[in-house]
Amino acid sequence: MGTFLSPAQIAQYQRDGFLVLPDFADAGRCLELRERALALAREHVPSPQLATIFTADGQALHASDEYFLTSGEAIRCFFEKDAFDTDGRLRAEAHLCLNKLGHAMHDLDPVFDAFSRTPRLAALAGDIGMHDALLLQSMYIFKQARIGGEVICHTDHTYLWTEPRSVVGFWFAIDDATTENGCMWALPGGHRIPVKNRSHLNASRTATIMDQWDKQPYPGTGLVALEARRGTLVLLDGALPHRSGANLSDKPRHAYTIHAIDAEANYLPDNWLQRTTLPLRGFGSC
Ligand SMILES: O=C(O)CCC(=O)C(=O)O
Repeated sequence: MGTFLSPAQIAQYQRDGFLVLPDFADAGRCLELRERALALAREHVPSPQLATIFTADGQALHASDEYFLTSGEAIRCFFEKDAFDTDGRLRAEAHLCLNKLGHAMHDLDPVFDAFSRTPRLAALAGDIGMHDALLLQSMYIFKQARIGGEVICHTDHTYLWTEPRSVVGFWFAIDDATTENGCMWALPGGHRIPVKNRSHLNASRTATIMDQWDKQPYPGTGLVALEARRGTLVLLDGALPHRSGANLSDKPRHAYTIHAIDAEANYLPDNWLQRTTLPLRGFGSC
């Protein structure tokens, strides 16, 4: 496996807890993924009566839903909260009201699989210290024009806990992301703040609960905007506080994100995402 990052980039990732790599993915391949995501959305969208509303400002709010808890080995659609009018009717065609697709497109769809597994991604994972990276979950986030909700400040380790900590986010801008359409924000060096909470399954495995051992929220100031052109890859340390704003603009902000863990770390059996039938695979194509 070759190396992709320079020593200076690796040092920057270690210092800041994130690294922005413009033009990492080919723009044409991003557009192909975009088209595929919209096709999957049309194919998999549930009727609004069965809809799980994904409230983007609190993942735990939809976590009692079996549709969500079993989505780790499926392709499922989650609606935006603001997709519905006051009478509970969808404001637009159903597939244009989605918050995201999740959470196994990388294993179940050939276009997503090919986008998610390349020698360059494998080299990158090695460069940042992952010994045996496994792709755990994928999310295609639509952040639709005008209704795309905010994602509150969180760390990915909170939701995908391993011992020792190993989760890394690989976030791709599929559309240009700006402060107007809800780009990502991250706290430089924030990965050195001890993680404050952990979400995990309850005893009956029917919902998630949040253990909160530090009541102080993550700092609300000091985060920097990660504006990103289509094709940019942002690497995010699992302990890094990050968020994204609501999209109040008329431009969608599609993004694709993969969360990978290290096979050498212990993945806890009460994490919400459990894979019982689909084996986890790495960044290599087989
Ligand atoms: O794309 C977004 O708005 C949020 C993504 C995120 O929080 C993540 O990938 O961990």
